[in-house]
Amino acid sequence: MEDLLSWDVPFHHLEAPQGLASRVEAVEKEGVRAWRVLFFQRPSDGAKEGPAVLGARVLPEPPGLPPLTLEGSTLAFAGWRLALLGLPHGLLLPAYRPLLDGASYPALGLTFPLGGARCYGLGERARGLERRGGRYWNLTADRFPRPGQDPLYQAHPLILCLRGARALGLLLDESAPSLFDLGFSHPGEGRVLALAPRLDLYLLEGEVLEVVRGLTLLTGRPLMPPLWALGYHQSRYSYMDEEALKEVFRRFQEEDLPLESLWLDIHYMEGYKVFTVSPHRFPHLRAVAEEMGAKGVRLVPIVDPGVKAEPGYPVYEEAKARGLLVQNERDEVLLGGVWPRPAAWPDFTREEARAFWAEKVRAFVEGFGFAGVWNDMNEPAVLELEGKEPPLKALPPGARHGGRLHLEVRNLYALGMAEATFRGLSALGRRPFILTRSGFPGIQRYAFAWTGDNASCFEDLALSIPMLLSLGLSGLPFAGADVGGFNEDATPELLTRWMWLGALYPFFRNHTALGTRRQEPYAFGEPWTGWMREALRFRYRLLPYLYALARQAHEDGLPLWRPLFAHFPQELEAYREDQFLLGEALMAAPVVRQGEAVREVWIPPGTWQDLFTGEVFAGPGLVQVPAPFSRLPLFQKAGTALPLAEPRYPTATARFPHLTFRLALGPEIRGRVYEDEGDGQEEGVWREVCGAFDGKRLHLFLEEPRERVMAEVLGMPRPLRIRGGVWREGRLLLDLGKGEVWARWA
Ligand code: MIG
Repeated sequence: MEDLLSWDVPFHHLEAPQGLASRVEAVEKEGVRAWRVLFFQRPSDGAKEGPAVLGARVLPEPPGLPPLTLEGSTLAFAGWRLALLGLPHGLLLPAYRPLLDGASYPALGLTFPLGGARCYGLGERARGLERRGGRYWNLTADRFPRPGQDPLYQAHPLILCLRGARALGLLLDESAPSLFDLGFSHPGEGRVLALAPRLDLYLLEGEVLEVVRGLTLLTGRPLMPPLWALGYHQSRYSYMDEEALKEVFRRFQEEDLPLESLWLDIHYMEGYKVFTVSPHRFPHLRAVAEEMGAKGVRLVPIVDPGVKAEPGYPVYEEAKARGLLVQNERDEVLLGGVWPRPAAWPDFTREEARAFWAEKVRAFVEGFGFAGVWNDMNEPAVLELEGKEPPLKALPPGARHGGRLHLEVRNLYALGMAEATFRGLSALGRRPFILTRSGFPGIQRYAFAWTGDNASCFEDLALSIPMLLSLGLSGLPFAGADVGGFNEDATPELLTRWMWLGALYPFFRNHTALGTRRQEPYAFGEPWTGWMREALRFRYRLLPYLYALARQAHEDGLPLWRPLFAHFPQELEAYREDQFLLGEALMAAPVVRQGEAVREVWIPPGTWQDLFTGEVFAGPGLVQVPAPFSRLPLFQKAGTALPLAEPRYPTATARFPHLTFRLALGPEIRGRVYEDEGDGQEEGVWREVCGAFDGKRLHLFLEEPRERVMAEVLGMPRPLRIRGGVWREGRLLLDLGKGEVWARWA
């Protein structure tokens, strides 16, 4: 399949395809309206749905959408003109012709003038956020996310093209490999090619975040995570046995370091057989899970899709007997190797295989008292086929998934596996938690994602910012990179900076490779441990805010991390990639370079208050701020009330027993928390704080007041009068449990 990635697509041979059928309809899902345009050549494709957009309702007439017209083969929409074209069958690389039914269908694509547009999206890419000038295949691949490596583990065939503050959103709902060439083969043109005889497009237009919301909700609302998933996770490839695991647990307790879960990498299994545990390395795993569980620390095991093909191993025997495995071109079970050798792969495109897997997951997780599941190697990655590593570590393109070819559905492998895993975990009555490496639009319904095997260097620390921002813009709000870096050895400086950045990742896990130096937060001793403890405690203080953002992502599809341009599209500096917004209230400017003691920060328009020092900055403009290891440059927007908790860990409930709204004063002040049990299915409630500040008087009140909710103001002189609060050590503290409270400075 590597030939595909280097293929110089003969775009100049694209021609208007003959005899094409089309369907143009306005659709609605989760309150989002979009145009769907389906072009097809085989009659059977006319009634097709998905794979990402399921259950969209066709609207009788197209209300509330900019008009779309299709004339000949040109789509006109919101000032964009997209020409539909076909690449003649004979010009395709021969290996890919079977995707077009083996017959003579051309592959379908689009071309469109880019003008001055900026392009974003396409999920996980190891490069800057802006996609102009590059070409991108959507084809899941197990490759290190180092600069220049493309594609990576996930496939997200969608883009946002920005003209000023308006964005065009285009989602290609096809699982077959597709290419997005955004000014690479022709600087002024966008070109899309799908190796499929049909083209299923969704189009919408609006402000950036509206389009992000639309694209995300079309492919499905992000899951509502359990609160603990937002805590701190510690992993390593591998904690080799029970003793090693307990030692890490003990060190965290001794050092008073927050910890939510420990992760079990591949060595916990017996002979790399999924759903087994080694009786030698982990003889009492259930008891260990209980012991740690009593202190709130959970265990998350890795579950890879490769099933060891060993006679007598029940998972294999059953899957084989029931015909649930991917087959070769001779309709036999396809055998290859991954960690287990030989291995076979469940065919997750099939409902029976998903139901089978769901039940295995349920029994395994319940049996050992695990908290969730970590899916790796789910591109799927294959280490051996017929004695050697196959191209792109992929199954053969012609392998069979029922009536379909591997290449046609490869991009959906992780999605099917996650759906099955989610189902199995749901049966346990808790909110499922899954971490996935591979994905396709829709994966956000089931899983968090991490960006795979990065390296312990500042370059990869910095790269994680555009990578996570892009995943958020592409519909996947819950993501993180391996904190400290996976390959190679971390240094204490790198790890400390990364722990501070990780404290803001939607998913915060420290993980490293086999044979690398230890990088738990205590690994380097003082003064480093102390600084990392601060970062961790800060994460736990921030949890009410993160949880509210997670809930918002679940309700509205909006990402936790947002590029500055999403809120300030008219500002040139808002396109920088070393700063980002966490929700609307916070703007982060992490240190991304070695040896840096001062950080240059672009302050966006408006007033922003340093969360740690209370210093107030007026934007837009550049400032220099000190960047010690004991904190991270973080700024709160005027007019926001940021909910903070006492740093209690591990997590218990999202009805935080003590809440403090940190206020950044502005004419109007707003903030909110989402309160529920932090797990389970019971609906929670939003609780809002509102207020006003006219320069002399601050008034505040909390909807449905409750005990132990405070408001806190930094950086103001002592008020003349206070009602319902005190002035202490330079801070104004107001007790929001007391109805309306106020302070006056004149
Ligand atoms: O090729 O399970 O990205 O996080 O530790 C190595 C072992 C396979 C790759 C994952 C990494 C994990 C490792 N896996």
